[in-house]
Amino acid sequence: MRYFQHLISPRIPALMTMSLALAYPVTSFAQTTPPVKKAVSTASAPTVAEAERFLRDAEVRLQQLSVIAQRAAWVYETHITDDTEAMSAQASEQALTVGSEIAIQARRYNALPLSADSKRKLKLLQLNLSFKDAADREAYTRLSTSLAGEYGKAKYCKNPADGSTCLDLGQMEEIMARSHDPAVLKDVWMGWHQQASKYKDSYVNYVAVSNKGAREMGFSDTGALWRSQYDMSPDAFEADTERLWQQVKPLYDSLHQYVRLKLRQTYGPDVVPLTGPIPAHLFGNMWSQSWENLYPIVKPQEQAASLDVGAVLKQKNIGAKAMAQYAEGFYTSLGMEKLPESFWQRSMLTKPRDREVVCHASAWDLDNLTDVRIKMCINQTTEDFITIHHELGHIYYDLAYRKQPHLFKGGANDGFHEAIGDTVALSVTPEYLKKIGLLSEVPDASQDVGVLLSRALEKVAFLPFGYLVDQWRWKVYSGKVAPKDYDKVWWELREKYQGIKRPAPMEENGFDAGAKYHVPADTPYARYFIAHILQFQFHRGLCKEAGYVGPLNRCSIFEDKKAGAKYQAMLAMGASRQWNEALKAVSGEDKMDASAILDYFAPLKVWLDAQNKQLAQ
Ligand code: X8Z
Ligand code: ZN
Repeated sequence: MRYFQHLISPRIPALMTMSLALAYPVTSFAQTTPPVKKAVSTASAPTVAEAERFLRDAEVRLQQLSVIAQRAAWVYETHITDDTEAMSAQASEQALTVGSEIAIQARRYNALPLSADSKRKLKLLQLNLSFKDAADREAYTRLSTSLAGEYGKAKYCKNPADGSTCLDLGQMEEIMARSHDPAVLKDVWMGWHQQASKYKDSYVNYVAVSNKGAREMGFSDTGALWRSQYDMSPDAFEADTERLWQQVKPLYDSLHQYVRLKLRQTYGPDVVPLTGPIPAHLFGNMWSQSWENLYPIVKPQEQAASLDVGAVLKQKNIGAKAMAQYAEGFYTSLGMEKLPESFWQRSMLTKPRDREVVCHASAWDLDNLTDVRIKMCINQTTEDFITIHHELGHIYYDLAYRKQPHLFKGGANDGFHEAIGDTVALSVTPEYLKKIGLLSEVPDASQDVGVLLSRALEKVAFLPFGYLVDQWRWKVYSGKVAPKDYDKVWWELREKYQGIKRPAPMEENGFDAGAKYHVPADTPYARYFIAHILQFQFHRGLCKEAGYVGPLNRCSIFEDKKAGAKYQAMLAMGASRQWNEALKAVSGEDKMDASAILDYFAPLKVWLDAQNKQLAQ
């Protein structure tokens, strides 16, 4: 949850649409939950005892309230109708009312000499939006709920009169991944990006009202509130992310140049220029955010073995549930618990045929205890196989910190939440796949470059995208970019960081950023950037704990109980400590640092630079 990230499951991207509202639905159970003590006379000076009581009451209440909001959101996102939308928005609005009240009341105790835990809880409570005005609350929740639904329902209809020619996002992503026909790719790319202009006006209004809620809590705008969630000042966070980007940029540049030369061989010089930005529709992904689908056209010539798990899944007819069970098996091999039976009964693992849903993968913790679920439209692809490991990372984090007090049921920061499953997926090596029977042959060490390259297409390619989405949003929230310039600035950033350009000129009233789920869903995105740095630090730390020596890319912690115990200990801390401490527990380091990702890809960097020299001749 982006605002009440520590109050309710922070890893629910879709649910974040409802933001803080979700934390606090109120109505019918108001009698059964202790009221937040208004009793506190504001005339008298606050006392420590009173503050402790306030926190206890708030936690009990928030815990109870969050369940109802989560359920309403779950039903909405797995069955989008006007009614479920209205019910979810209503639950959000009621939640927002109480959330706003608690956030404001918390201020009263800020100056007291409280325990470290209580001080942290008070701080977390105030890292939220708060609305004084009922009309603003209503507008905020209505807009946030409807934006999520608009994205979920959007389709590209070539011939709107005939619904059968409509493509949903999943179908379009499939075409982007497999087709090598630039005209087809461009058509699908344009068709999807045009959808977002339908909700641009809603988004503009949403931003304005959200900022009101941030200012009420003393932040200059919602972007500043987001950047304040990392145990450091918003400016320090901005500087830290820039430092990390500068660390990894040379690696990205080498990959970008290599991919350019390969794309040029495939599509020809008229489509792919020798210098300057590359058209965005050629990267095998709707947002050009990760490029693993380009592997077949960029793979090294000498690469013999195929690492296509997707092909094996199809060939062996391994379905969605079995894929999720493989992922569960990795976590249990580390000594973690089996997923509760209710997970298998209640999760949505495949796209239902008969109703609209939000397909974007997400993990949910309905009762902040053991009613955990994932919502995903799983296909038999390598990409989805990896994404399941990502989602289960959220779930295992939830389960690990369920004994923490309510306000500490969250990630050390939101980037941690995103990095947990990805770290595990880094251990999905060819050796591991062979062990579990999903690969027939382990490529020998001479083939490492191919394995590393496919990883880089996934991880290194993502870095500038992970960084720029919130560069754009911070500007939007601060008002530095007006709605008429949304696309202009979006494409300036896409060109500056990713080195890509729009496949066609910008359109009147376009909203290309809005074609990315996290923008209408209003899920902060810097979390994924830092997660891509952190997961390599976690991986390096866990491999060390497992006693592994050798190249990082060949390490798998599968079945290593010692590494598993170390990981679990960090997960169990939840949000109770500053993230530096959690990082130290696993990696021995207390700063985010890109040296682990650079180490991991060091052999590839050498190879890429040599290739680039050779190919350029
Ligand atoms: O949204 C996600 C996850 C859910 S938290 C599937 N990711 C980002 C995206 O898809 O854009 C994971 C990587 C980046
Ligand atoms: Zn995630």
